[in-house]
Amino acid sequence: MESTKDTSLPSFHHLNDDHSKVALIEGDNSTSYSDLHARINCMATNLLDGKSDLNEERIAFLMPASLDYVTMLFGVWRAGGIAVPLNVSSALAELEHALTCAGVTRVVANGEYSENISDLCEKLNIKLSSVNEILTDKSGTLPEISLDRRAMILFTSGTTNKPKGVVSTHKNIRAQITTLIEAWAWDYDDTIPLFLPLHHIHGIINVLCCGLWAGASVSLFPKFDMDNILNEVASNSYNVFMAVPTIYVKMIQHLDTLDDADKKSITNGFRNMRLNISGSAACPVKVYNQWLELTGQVLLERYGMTEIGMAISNPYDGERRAGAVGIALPGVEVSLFDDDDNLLDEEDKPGEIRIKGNNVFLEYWGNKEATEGSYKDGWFCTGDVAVKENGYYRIMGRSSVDIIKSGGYKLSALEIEGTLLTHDDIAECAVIGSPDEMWGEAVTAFIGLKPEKTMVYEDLKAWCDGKMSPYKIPKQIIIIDALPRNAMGKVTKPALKEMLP
Ligand code: MCA
Ligand code: AMP
Repeated sequence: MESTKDTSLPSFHHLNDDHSKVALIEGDNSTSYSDLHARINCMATNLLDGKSDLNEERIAFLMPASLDYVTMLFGVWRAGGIAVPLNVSSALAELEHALTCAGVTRVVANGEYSENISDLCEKLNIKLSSVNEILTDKSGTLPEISLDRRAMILFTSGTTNKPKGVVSTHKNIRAQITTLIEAWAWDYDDTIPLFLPLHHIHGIINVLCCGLWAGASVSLFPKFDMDNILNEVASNSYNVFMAVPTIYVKMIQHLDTLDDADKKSITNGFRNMRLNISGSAACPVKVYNQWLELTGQVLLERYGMTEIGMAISNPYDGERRAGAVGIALPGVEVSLFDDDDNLLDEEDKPGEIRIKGNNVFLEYWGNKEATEGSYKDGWFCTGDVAVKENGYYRIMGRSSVDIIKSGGYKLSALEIEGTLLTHDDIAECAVIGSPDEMWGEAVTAFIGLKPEKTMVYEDLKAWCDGKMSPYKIPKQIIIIDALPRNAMGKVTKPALKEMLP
């Protein structure tokens, strides 16, 4: 075990210093590093409630980006718990899965989120409180947390029906942050908007934690509020911007609707920044070129995954190649392997990306089989296929057709199919991602109906509402007599892709 002094949380040294630099901005309010530090310690003391250490108790919180969210994340860490940030747009069944899978003992939520989850907490016998109820003026001794302790569980969809809980230790989180601090030249003077959902690495690590580690200012938005964010951009409020490709597509389309003066003030705001990053899904070369033309910014594209944080990035200084994700980040080992598990050391040969390093997660919570199955010879197998060309990796696709990336969210086709199959009129169905300019991939459901039944898209969409997160709801349905199947009876999804209009 590493020295207990070298703990993850104190390494956010700006959160330990007593200084007045602004850490968080939320509307007209701002919070200094010293106030945030005091609030986090108060939260940790209250969560402990007399205990010396939460000893990896799972504390979930359901809230959008806010001072309270940040207080919860760091407060749980500071008290020795495992933070389980929940998805604010989850359906109740999805929340139930997360809470039971992670063995959550306590949920913290405010206002409408608290109302939405209260019956579920009662059913599962989980204590529910609001931040204000917990935060009373208390001080006490906080535990020292060694780096090998579990810190966070994030849920990721995959080739299984239900999402898996990805457990990262403090050491993993520290490695995921420090590589980006170095690679992207994070600085004390940086200011960045945070509008991404805070149950994923992109928002939590790349924006929030890197920002706070660097002593920068992070401007919080509960969601991607394009008008307000672009107003701030036009006022030169930010010098770093990180988003998924869909957001760049949305901004490009929006800029097209503006008059010249408004458009210019926004594009100048981007032009004046030091860095614009795209990730979580493939950035089309067309978008890279449009953004360059509009703003003069050469988008820096990078590649990551919930289980590993960021692994590959175009350089901060040097060529940022369109359509490529760049080179291995500092401290991350990246290799490609062929189907027979041979290491590919030549360029131009496609293979699966496998990763080693302190950034790689510890385990899938309570799922030894899945954890073991995701490693080969000590390498974490990503399931993504890439090729190395002139020194840079280019992502070619995924080995599984059952994973869909829509607007940066990783979705499980099997999970969506599982819910659709509970519809009384559906006999069989298969879900795939169809190419889409806005979403990257759009969820498309091929549906075989029971005899005499009919279905229109709007009715199915309404039926899905509340049964799955809104972004999982199919964007289109295609009614089909029978799904194409192979000799084993398995649906042949590549054949479905060919049937797309
Ligand atoms: C919203 N909608 C979507 C999506 N988002 N449909 C498909 N895919 C989506 N991703 C639908 C809503 O259901 C709604 O449908 C309509 O679009 C408008 O919803 P709204 O919430 O207003 O849209 P938005 O605010 O513009 O959201 C788009 C978004 C959001 C900002 C791109 O999807 C988003 O924040 N995506 C980022 C996800 C992310 O951070 N991923 C990182 C995970 P209707 O009108 O029919 O009701 S990956 C990761 O962390 C790894 C490590 C990595 O590499 O980064
Ligand atoms: P998630 O599990 O939600 O963290 O999603 C991780 C997945 O997003 C990866 O396994 C890739 O399939 C995809 N991904 C992330 N960044 C990129 C990128 N720059 N280009 C293509 N795919 C990406």
